Amino acid sequence: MIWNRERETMPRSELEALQGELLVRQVRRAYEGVPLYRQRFRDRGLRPEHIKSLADLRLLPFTRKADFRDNYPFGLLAVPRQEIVRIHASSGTTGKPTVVAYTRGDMEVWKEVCARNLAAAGVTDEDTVQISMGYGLFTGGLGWHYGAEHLGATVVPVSAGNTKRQIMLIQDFDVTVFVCTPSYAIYIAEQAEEMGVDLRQTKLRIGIHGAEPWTESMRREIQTRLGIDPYDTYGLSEIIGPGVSGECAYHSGLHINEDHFLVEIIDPQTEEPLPYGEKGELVITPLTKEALPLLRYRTGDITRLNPEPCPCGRTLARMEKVSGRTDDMLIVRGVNVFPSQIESVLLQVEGVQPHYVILVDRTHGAMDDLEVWVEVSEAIFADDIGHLRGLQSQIETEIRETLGIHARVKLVEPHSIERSMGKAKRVIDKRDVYGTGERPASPE
Ligand code: DLL
Repeated sequence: MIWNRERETMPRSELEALQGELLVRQVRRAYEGVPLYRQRFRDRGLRPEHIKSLADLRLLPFTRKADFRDNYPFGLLAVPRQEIVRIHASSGTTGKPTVVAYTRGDMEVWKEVCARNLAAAGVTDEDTVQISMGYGLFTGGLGWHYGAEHLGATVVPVSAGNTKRQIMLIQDFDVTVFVCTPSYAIYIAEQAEEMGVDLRQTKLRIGIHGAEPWTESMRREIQTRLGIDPYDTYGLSEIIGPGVSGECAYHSGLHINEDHFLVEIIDPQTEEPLPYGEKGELVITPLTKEALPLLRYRTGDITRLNPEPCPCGRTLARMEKVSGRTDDMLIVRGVNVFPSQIESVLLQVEGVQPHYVILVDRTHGAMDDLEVWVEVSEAIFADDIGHLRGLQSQIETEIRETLGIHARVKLVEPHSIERSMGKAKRVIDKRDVYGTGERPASPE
């Protein structure tokens, strides 16, 4: 079903005219409300009135994740705190999270775009939607929650975790739509099989996934083991959360809600815009956000755009499944992890050397395993085993407190981690999340 036929099937010329008008308004909002943008405009000799149409987009400065860190927690907000009705957060690149905020108007847009994605996947007001994404500060749980309610579906707000209960509720409440990360969907399938429950025999029919990269082979696995049609959805906290784009029944790319999110693809090195069809970094300018009117936000996600109309009737451009990152961000059990966050934890621990390796794998079925190998000093290494164990659990606790997930820490001998002449290879990700077929060797 098409939730907002007028907007989702608009001729592209009309859509572009609308985007141009919204961009002009948004630039003013950013300039007037956010000191960082006033400064950046001044540095470039740019005035808001120089931006007259979409063609002027490339005159605008970029925004990066580091700008959130430098303006933590509320420095990028364009409205007084009184107008903020919701705060969420995701991982920052070091110790502090990336904080995002919503006005009442932003909440209206958010539920609208999430409802569109759900409707595109075939969800209706007759469905029962179990939301098994985190509700905490993560945007996934509450974003889908409001979208599904707006659509008129029945929401079961379970959040992530407690897998046995998830399986029981799917059966007992006749759940038809399951919202979770793709890796959690596979994990649930495994657990159900172990419990002797055949989820294919339940009423489940649609899976709404996303928040992490996944491959076509994972899609097939979810389809066969859960007996559902899995849909890819994409979004990020800085822009809104879920609701930026999602697949329709044709599964041939993710329709971007372009009346709210203006997209470009750039070459991450030269920062020059690339034509439709070329692969590069996705850059998004939200067109209606009030609390956080970001300009040209560098997502770090690699994809390409297709503006051709889709057989489903939507004219909204499609982005290809995300195929990589421009930086070293990992997504582990649905949580964004920057190696620099782990490094900043290690640097605060006495006796630990700045030499470490982060290993990610899926050794126990579909669940991600995170292991950090850390070199200790000669003095510490010669210490008794009790002291070493204490240090190990101290680092594990601090990583959990900073990242919100568990990592197994292994202390290793001085000089045992290979030194690099160039950029150190800190991360060994054996999961092949983007389906490139590369499985790097372990450091052993
Ligand atoms: O993951 C928002 C979201 C929630 C999207 C639920 C979809 C469903 P963050 O925690 O800020 O927000 O993480 C955003 O996750 O820049 C991508 O690198 C990655 N990501 C999100 N969706 C996908 C996807 C939410 N479908 C970061 N495929 C983004 C690949 C994805 N990567």
